Amino acid sequence: MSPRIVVAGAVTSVDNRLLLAQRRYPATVAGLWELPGGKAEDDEDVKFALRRELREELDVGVEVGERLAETVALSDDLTLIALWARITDGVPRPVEHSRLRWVTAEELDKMVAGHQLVPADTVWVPELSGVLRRA
Ligand code: DCM
Repeated sequence: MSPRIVVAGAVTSVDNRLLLAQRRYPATVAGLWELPGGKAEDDEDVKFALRRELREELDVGVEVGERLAETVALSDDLTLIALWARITDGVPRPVEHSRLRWVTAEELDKMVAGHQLVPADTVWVPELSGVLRRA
């Protein structure tokens, strides 16, 4: 069986901030911040899956762009990818997370240094930071 895909959104704003969401569960990562997203259904297109997940989790519509370069093997049967996205409708609210934050590249770097990001998502930090700084 091929691994299931977890798709995360690198949602950016026109003023070069990144949307981070604070997890409520499980206990190992509760309180840490992540790129919001979730599991794609079997045979579901990853862009479609991200639009569905961000509607469910943030109550917004998004336009989905390219994939970020790094892929993370979360386990033997779960693979995590990220895609760039922009909000096209609505104001994000934390439906499933405890809080949301729009962070600058500097704030992102500080959060990483303080181990405030979920471990898997740290692979994307150089690319995220680079794009946020390239204003
Ligand atoms: N996950 C992650 N980073 C993200 C989103 C999800 O490491 N940005 C992980 C947490 C879970 C799995 O993917 O192991 C499924 O996510 P969820 O529990 O949100 O459905």
